Amino acid sequence: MLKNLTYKILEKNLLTGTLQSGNEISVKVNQTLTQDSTGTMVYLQLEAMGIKDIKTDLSVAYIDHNTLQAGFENADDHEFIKSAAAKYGIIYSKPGNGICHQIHLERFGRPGNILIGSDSHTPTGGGLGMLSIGSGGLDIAVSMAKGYYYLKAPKVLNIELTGKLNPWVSAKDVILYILKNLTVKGGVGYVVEYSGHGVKELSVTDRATITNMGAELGATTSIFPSDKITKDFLKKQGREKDFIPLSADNDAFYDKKITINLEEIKPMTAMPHSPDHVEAISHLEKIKVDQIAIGSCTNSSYTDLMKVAKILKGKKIHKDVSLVISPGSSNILKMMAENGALGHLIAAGARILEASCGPCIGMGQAPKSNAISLRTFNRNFKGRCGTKNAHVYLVSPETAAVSSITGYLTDPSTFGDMPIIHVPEKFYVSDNYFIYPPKDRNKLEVVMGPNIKPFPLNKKLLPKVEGTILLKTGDHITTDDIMPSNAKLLPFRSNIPELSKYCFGTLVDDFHIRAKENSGGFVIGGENYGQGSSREHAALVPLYLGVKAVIAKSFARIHKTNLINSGILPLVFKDQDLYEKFNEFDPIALNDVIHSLENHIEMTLVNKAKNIEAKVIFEGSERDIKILKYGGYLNFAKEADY
Ligand code: MIC
Ligand code: SF4
Repeated sequence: MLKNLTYKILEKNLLTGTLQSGNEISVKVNQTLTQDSTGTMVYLQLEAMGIKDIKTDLSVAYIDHNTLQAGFENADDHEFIKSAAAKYGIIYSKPGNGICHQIHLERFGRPGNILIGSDSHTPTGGGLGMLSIGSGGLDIAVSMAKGYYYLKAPKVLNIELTGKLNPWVSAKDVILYILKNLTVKGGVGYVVEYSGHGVKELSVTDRATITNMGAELGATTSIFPSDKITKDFLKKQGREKDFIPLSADNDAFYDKKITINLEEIKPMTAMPHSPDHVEAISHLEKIKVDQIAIGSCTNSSYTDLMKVAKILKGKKIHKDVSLVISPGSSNILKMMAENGALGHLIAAGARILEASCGPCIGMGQAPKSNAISLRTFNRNFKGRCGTKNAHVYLVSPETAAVSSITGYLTDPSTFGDMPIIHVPEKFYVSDNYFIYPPKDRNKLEVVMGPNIKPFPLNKKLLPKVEGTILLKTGDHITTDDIMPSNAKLLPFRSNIPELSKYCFGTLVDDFHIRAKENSGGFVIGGENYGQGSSREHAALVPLYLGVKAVIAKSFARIHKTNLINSGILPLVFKDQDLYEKFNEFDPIALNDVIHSLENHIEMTLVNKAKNIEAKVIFEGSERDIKILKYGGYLNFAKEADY
């Protein structure tokens, strides 16, 4: 059969299973990446596995999220990760080097490789023709320890791009346009594979902007072919030897096909509070802006920031606007310092932050009350910016730069000639922020400061599971809702007991009290429960608080795996209308859990207060069922020697 690009890469790396969508398969992992906010758990788990060496070709531990260091906690985490990286043979990227996905693209990404990362935006690597999948931390620990990764063979959605982008329209507008059409659920179960003449209009970093936000579509990942443009990018990075050409066969099989004419796309924005709440800026009324933030793994490439510098050169930021810029990598910052662009930004009145995630994960720059904030980032969930009543609009770097001058959300195409950016023949490349693991690692020990607490372990699954409904949520609950992240909480990513006090903090203040008073219990969720970040804290904290099952209308992929790995049952209502019949504080029971799992049959959920029954279903593989029965992956790995 004629193969698409995704299946070509999967086939090359296939270890077990039959390559057919829906089947469980395992693949050899070439590379892994971690970042610090999920990384502490990954390295604690790796320690618990008691291995000597990692099995991947290359693994990198980045420090880019928790960089404020307002207390000792962040620095403790960094030291712990640094020591674990040295012990296991992992490259360590120091804070200040930049955002994991941008650096990985520049320095390590390889077309045709499989990369698994403990961050939901790992698909950024798809811009280079690499199959790059975001996953929970435990999956990354297993990928490093064992060299394999289990996944459900995906369906493949082909998006054919035709035509040329209009002036002032860029990759961010393309992915926002796709989100408007497909929504945050549109990619669930799919890898999104791009093809067509329009692909040739996009640089590697443009492509990476698009694959990065494929995470917001709910897709397993997104990927572009590896072509002349890829080769040129790698050459500029001094890595031409890493290039291989890769594309789908002509007339390859796809589960679904869409064509998008790039000419139809206008400058777009995702309005509060969802990345798919998209509109063309020209269709909106005048909106006055208080804050603008440029950066994040979506839009902090050299070209993105140079465009901003060109637009701002000789101009002044509007008096009511705070413009803040966080570059994607130290190399980009250095190049802009030397070519004068940084000077233009400062002269215009921009605030320059270090190369890190920064405001994207609420590490500082929380806007004022009720503010309108434009951000070139990828998520605008309520409260994620650090200010609950702020309104975040997602935009392109061009829109952000022009709006910072006008003070209003402005369609940049009304602003005269578009700046053209030439990327130099050679990109500045330095190794000074990397620490390579030493050759002799036998005697190395990991360093655990007082902020590093053990992670919780679950118990074996019981045949009958009962308790109280602690919380009922609506649709599209994000992992930012389940386990919020901000400057106050990020330092506690390796301290589950402390984090647990803020569980479901965007919805209720007392979830941890409810859980304690009822000795744990259940959560009822709506559609797409657990979308967004890969943080397994959104499963580990509920596990710590005694949550036994989440019963929802549907789940987001990474969070569902995190629940299984933590030994929490993710179940879906067979008849979704029955969601209405289960309310907070109702006592409920699942009577036939193990028998139903083993026989792949529906379970009966009984509402003891209302005397109502609902059928609920577990959708997962044999391996998932074993993991649940053992009470989570770590118990399973220990006892089942998997
Ligand atoms: C995010 O963008 O939400 C994060 C912070 O990068 C997360 C990881 C985390 O929660 O630590 C992600 O996307 O996976
Ligand atoms: Fe960092 Fe934001 Fe990218 Fe997450 S989305 S990796 S917080 S820059």
